[in-house]
Amino acid sequence: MISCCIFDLDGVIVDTAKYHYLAWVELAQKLGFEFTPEQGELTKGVSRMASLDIVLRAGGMEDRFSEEEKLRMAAEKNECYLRFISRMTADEVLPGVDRFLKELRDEGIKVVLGSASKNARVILDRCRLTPQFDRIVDGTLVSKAKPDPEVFAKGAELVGIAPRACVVFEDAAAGIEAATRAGMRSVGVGGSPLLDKATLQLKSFEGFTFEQLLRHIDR
Ligand code: B16
Ligand code: MG
Repeated sequence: MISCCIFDLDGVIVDTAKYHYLAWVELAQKLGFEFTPEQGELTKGVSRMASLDIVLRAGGMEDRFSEEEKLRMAAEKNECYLRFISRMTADEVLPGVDRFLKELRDEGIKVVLGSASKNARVILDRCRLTPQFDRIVDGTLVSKAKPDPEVFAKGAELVGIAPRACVVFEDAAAGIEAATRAGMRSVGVGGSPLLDKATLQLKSFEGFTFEQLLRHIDR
């Protein structure tokens, strides 16, 4: 039985990875090095400070800065990122997502957000998706990053549903591992070969229905 669906944000509901990447590129440029799209891939699903370490390592600067300087750089990157996401609109919600969320609510399924981002609420507001969620668990509420199961375990706890009745939708391998460690089934979204540990894989939500989810997962 499925009673709750938990959604990652970046890469599942919206494609904010491109804005994270552009903001990191701006920081790297200020520091005088290039940050490539391939290096940007490594920051997906990773916390802000861990992403900064990836960027600094790409520029060979991992040991150059104090903790205080690193916090300042992360804040600077976030200001740049906020400039991008403050212009987002509902048109940026990935195809089929809005309809699928509505279908889940009509079926009486709890809908929860489980994201590492501290900016999740701004993004959901800009995309007019906030009312679609029963609970929002974001980077301001959890201390342990995926693949730790904390973010999903907390989401399930807040809506009072047992992990075995939850399904997690994720685009990152660390998120699929977090779901498994939380005792939940998972759907890998986006078609990356790195998601082969997910219970089910899905290219996009376009044409995907709750009935199909039940058919593939609830056996
Ligand atoms: P922020 P998700 C993650 O979101 C992003 O994939 C990752 O690139 C980002 O570093 C992280 O959020 C923290 O974001 O700087 O906004 O707090 O995929 O867990 O929804
Ligand atoms: Mg993600």
